[in-house]
Amino acid sequence: MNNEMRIDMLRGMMRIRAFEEKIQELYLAGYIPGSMHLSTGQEAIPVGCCMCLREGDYLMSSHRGHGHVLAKGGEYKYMMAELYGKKTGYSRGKGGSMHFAHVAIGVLGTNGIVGGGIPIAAGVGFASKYLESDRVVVCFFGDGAAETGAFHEGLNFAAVLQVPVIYIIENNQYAISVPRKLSDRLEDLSVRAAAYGMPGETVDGNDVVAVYDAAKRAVERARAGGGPALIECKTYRWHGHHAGEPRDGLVYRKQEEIDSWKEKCPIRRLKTQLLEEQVVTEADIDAMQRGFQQELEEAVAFANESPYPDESDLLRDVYIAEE
Ligand SMILES: Cc1ncc(C[n+]2csc(CCOP(=O)(O)OP(=O)(O)O)c2C)c(N)n1
Repeated sequence: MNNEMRIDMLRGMMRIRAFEEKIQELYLAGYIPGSMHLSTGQEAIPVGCCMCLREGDYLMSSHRGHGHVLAKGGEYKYMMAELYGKKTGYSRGKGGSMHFAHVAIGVLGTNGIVGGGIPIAAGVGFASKYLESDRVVVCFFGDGAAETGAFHEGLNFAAVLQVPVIYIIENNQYAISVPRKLSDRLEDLSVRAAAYGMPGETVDGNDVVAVYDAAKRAVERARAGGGPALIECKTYRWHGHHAGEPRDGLVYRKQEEIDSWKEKCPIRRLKTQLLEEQVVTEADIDAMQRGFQQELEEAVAFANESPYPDESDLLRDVYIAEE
């Protein structure tokens, strides 16, 4: 892995962290309506996976999807406008955090239905294969979603059809307040891949290079017609399940546990390596951070100045089955 790629990885993760921190502040101050789920601490997974993708590849996301959209090329300003419910947002202000979609960059949607994207990804993979394109689909979801029927049906369907889908479990140790050990008796969720006849792998989800290496193997295999794969990335969410959750998730977790995972921060890990190897300087990192802050200020201004959707937009993008 060359240094430019590792700098891009650091930049990508910092870009997600800066967004999540800013919108958390805005949400708690009452500027963002509805509900949203932050991925602070999990940044290595979208960045490592999306760096293996080409333009034209597809991404299916979950309810915790801001990082996925950003890693696939999403722009702060259109995301911010969507969060503010404005017409200039990715879903014309009618979707919010759990319904970002922008087909032009391959983002087929964040999704409020836990596990909902898994069978859809199999269908998109089937379309790609049917059309004889070499586009692959990366589908992100949490460990809780890996307990749903949709997971089993979706993975089996993808395996039977041998479609180019890479399923990524973001195992952040909890499904809302339910810890992993109360959901199943498995140490590694990736062993489930064997039940469907696809390769499965568990990696340290806070190590962006490890995520990239595993995703690259799976993407290359899928693109060459080798079918789907399952990758479990072990990580941790730093904040509560949703922004504004009581005591930011401390009701069902201990501060020591949170602190121990913060020690394994994926950004600090790569940053320390790059500084020690003199690949970047503190000044470079400060400049990157200032750039993100500036871009975020512009995004907030853009969202504020943008109009709300018109009444006439109410039924636009709503599909009705005709009799
Ligand atoms: C089908 C469905 N069941 C339940 C919910 C309520 N719900 C929202 S998020 C969530 C937990 C999801 O946990 P996980 O898949 O591990 O993702 P994480 O929130 O940890 O990223 C649940 C049960 C839902 N949105 N959809």
